[in-house]
Order: sequence, then structure tokens, then C-alpha cells
Amino acid sequence: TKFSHVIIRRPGRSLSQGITSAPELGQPIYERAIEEHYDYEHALEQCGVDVTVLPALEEYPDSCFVEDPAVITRCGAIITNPGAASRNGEKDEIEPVVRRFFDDEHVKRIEAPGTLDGGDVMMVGDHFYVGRSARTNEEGIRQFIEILEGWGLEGSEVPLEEVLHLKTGVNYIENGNMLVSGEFIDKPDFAQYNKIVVPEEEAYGANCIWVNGTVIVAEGYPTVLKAVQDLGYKTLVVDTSEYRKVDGGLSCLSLRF
Ligand code: CIR
Repeated sequence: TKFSHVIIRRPGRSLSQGITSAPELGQPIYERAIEEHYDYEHALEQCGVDVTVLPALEEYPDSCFVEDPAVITRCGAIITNPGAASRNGEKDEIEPVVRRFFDDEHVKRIEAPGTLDGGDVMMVGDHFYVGRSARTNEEGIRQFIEILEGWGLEGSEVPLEEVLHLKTGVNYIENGNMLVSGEFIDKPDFAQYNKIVVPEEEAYGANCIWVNGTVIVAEGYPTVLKAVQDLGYKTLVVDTSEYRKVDGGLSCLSLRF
């Protein structure tokens, strides 16, 4: 795998109204969120990808989490049908951007009643694990796997019990290495990988991203950082604490392809 492109979208002031499962963390502060976003952009640039920066969309508080309305594979793009009502319209905002990179035959859509969030999709080579979650349903997964198979790729379903999205708790960092936390530590689906078990108190840190040999790790998760460095990866650390307040992390903030 080698990524050439990354798409990100600036947060808006409405980020403070984003969906959250952790209101006790308080609302994200816009000024800090913007600073963190610049740091994230610069980290990506250091990984040798071309970064497309989209403008904020105030009408969609969660729209900086561009990973959810689209999934981009090496064979084509899938515009999803996001499972949260307040986010569903984000698909129409991302589609024209994705079409700058792919022709018509290589852009497919998940259609209602199927729903799917890109945060539930984890790519491991040509295999895509798809979490069945509060956002991604059976029909969404069925359509998604059918599209993948049409391109010679494959997918499998992973039922989730505890976390929002699949990649909230499990992330593949290439070379057979997978960061696992919570309910994913003992899932048979991932038994074949070299698992790096993330301790409960650093669970948020499991959401790392691999970009062309470098692993970007969230700031404040020393066990995760050391484990990744011990595997020989170059690492970059980015503070995503404002996004954490609305359940967002490193992977959610970009589309990488
Ligand atoms: C949401 O609940 O949809 C946003 N507040 C967070 C989305 C995080 N995205 C992701 O894990 N891919």
C-alpha cells in the first residue's frame, strides 16, 4: 500500500454541536480544534501525500470527520449512506470531491435502507473488515461487500458491541501489525495478526493511522507510542483532544488513498 492523496475538511464553529457519547469531556473549543487540524495537515504532508483541504460546512457539525461519508479503495470509491440523521447529507458534499479523482464507473453508492459509516471499515490489503454498529446495518454491509466483489476485492462483517465505530477500537498499521483494544482483543477475526494490545486507559490511542511507513499517533498515549516505535515505525504525534470530545480521532479526520 502507498497513499498518494488525502482529503480533509476543516472543522466549523458548529463542531461544538457534534454528536458525542462523552458530554462530560465538555464541548470542543473551535480555536483549539483549528490549531489541531493544522498540525494534522502538516503531519500528513510530512508523509509524502498530496493533501486536499475542503472548507468547513457549518450546517454539518461532524463534517470534518470525512472518513464516514466515503470509503476509497485502490479500485474505486464508495459513497456511503451515513447512519446518523444529522450526518447523512454529508454524502452529497463529499461525492463531487471524490469524483475529481475517479470516473463514473469507479464511484458507487450505498443506498437506503442500507446505512454505512466509513469509520466502520478497516482495510487490510484487499480485504475490508466492516463493523456492524449503530451506524452500519446488515443491508449496508451487504451492498458494500457486493461492490467490493465487483472490483475483485473482498469484505467480511465484524459485529460490534461496545464502541461507536470499528476503527474506534482496532486499527491496522500494515506489515501484519494491528492495534487492538477492548472488545477486539480476543475477536477471532483478528487472531492471525500481530496484535498490539492497547491498555484500557489508553483505548482512545488505538486509533492510529499508517501513512506511507509513518504511523501518526494521538498525543497523550505513551504506551501506544512506544509499542509502535518498538515495531520500528517512524512516528508523528498529533494532539486530537478537541476531536475526542465528540468521539473523533485520527482516522476519522481524513480519507487516505
Ligand atoms: C459522530 O458521532 O459521527 C462524530 N461525532 C464522530 C465521528 C467519528 N468518526 C469515525 O470514527 N470515523
